[in-house]
Amino acid sequence: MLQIPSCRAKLDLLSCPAMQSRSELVTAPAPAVSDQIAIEKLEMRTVRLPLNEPFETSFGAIDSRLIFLVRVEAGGLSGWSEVVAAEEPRYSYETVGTAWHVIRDYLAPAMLSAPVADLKNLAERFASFRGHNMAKAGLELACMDLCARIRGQSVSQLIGGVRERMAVGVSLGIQPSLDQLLERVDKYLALGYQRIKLKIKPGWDIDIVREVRRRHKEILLSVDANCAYTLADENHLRALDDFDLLMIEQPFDHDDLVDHAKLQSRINTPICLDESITGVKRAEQGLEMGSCRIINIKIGRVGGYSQALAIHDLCYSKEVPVWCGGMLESGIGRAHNIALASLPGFSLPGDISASSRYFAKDVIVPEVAVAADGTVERPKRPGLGFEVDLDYINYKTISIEQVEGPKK
Ligand code: OSB
Ligand code: MG
Repeated sequence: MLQIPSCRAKLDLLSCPAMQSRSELVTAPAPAVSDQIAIEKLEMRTVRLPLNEPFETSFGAIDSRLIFLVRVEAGGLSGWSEVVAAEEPRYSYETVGTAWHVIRDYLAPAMLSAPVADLKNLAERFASFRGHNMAKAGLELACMDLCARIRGQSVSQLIGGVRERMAVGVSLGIQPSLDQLLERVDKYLALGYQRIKLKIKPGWDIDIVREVRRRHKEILLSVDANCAYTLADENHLRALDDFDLLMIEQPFDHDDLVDHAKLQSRINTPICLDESITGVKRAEQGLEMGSCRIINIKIGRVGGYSQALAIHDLCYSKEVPVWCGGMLESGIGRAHNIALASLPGFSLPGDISASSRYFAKDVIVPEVAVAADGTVERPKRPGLGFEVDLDYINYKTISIEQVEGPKK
């Protein structure tokens, strides 16, 4: 089912050594969070980090990120995570504000009501609350970091990660001019990034893709429309078939599968779904309908590790490549992305860039670094494997609130 354009022939999609453990992984039971962790307290906070340069997509531009951090505590240890929701409901209906409300009033009380046995147990407690995947993921991720620290393992080890180095790419926002875009492309290729993703929208698509491809015949190149087109644009989008793209990400509506299936049957370039895949059920349906040939997994969008692992395993069993998407996270969210991307099915470069690509200073030490060969390393230390820079986070904190468990 997978068509491999020549530009990515050099990418060994499904035959990396890590793939050999595949059958074990697919049949392995879901990883346990721990043998019963009684979480005592949850803390939510926001910090604002200015972006080094504005980031523009088809749904708008931002010049800073309001980062939503979660910390859970048990037995003197902390687990950290990031709720990846944006300030405005554009990529998703969730926002920092809705996630704060849903965590404080529903999810945190459910998590704190009884000790957490495993990931499944936690996901079940959240299941009766509809939607709000990014809020749910925030708590799942923090629990997994805590559990990993309790066990003295890395989060990557805890979820069954196998890769020591993960291939990464960069997502380049819409630029004021073609020259500025070409300059960015050169810069990130020189830094070693293995794949360039161009954000596109009507009026900033075919011509810029043609120019980038003309200058860089061999690179892995993809585009991401963030829902900017409709099926009426079919002929226009088919022109992208000329540029040997790795994929076209989410051309149509955020919850569409039907029109994507129609387009996929009429173009050669693989479609990758991002916004439309909100859980394993949607992934199953999308693959069954032929809506895409590649899936972008974002832990926040799908509601945490429980769903991300299920989507990974499903795609692995069907030989559908997946890759790890990004949400312009701080180092804490990015560290979770690195752990996720160490799973064997993540055979395409992720949107996991160096901290310095986003922020002047990140909230973790050391910062995320991309090596000259375009990879990031799997950290070896327990939990997320990076130290959380609490002094810097405290200095930057805008709002903070704690939720405590029921008194014993
Ligand atoms: O669609 O993948 C996306 C950023 C914010 C919201 C949606 C998307 C993105 C990116 C940036 O493409 C990925 C990153 O570098 O974090
Ligand atoms: Mg996307």
